[in-house]
Amino acid sequence: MRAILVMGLACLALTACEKVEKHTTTVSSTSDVNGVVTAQSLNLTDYAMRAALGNNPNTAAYVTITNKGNTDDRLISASCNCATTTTLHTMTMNGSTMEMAEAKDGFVIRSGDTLVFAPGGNHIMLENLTQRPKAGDTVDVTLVFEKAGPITLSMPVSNTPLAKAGEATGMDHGDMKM
Ligand SMILES: [Cu+2]
Repeated sequence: MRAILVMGLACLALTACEKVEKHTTTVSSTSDVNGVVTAQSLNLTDYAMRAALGNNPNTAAYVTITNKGNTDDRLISASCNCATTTTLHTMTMNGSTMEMAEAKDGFVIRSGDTLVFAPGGNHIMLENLTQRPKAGDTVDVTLVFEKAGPITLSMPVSNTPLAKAGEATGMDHGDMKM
């Protein structure tokens, strides 16, 4: 069943979500050069986590994954010790309402394709935080791929993750800023 969730209250209501198994292994073939992590044939860039906001029990994390290999792969799940539940979410507009939905089957990343998780779009949903990530922290998030296996990223935490230079900061978008 595909659950459609309205932003804001949505994540509080995610009681039916399966808990993602916690992975702590980092694949030995992973290398991190200047913030670009390469594991087998996947490149992981632009990763960051949004700082916990106010009393919001949830936050989100982002990453861009490029499949440079000759075979397709699939992002199956994500996990973080920082949250009780970590899931992969899509974001779509339904009329004037932003809705997120869990991608239960993960995301296929075809050879040569790039999968983007970024504010306003796909995101790694971190629900019921067990710690309050704040700007300047670094928090590990593990992504599990069908072929590449688990890859752990040390994500920098920011109040404006992946904000483009010049983007206005300090604006309060509340829960809409996932
Ligand atoms: Cu979400």
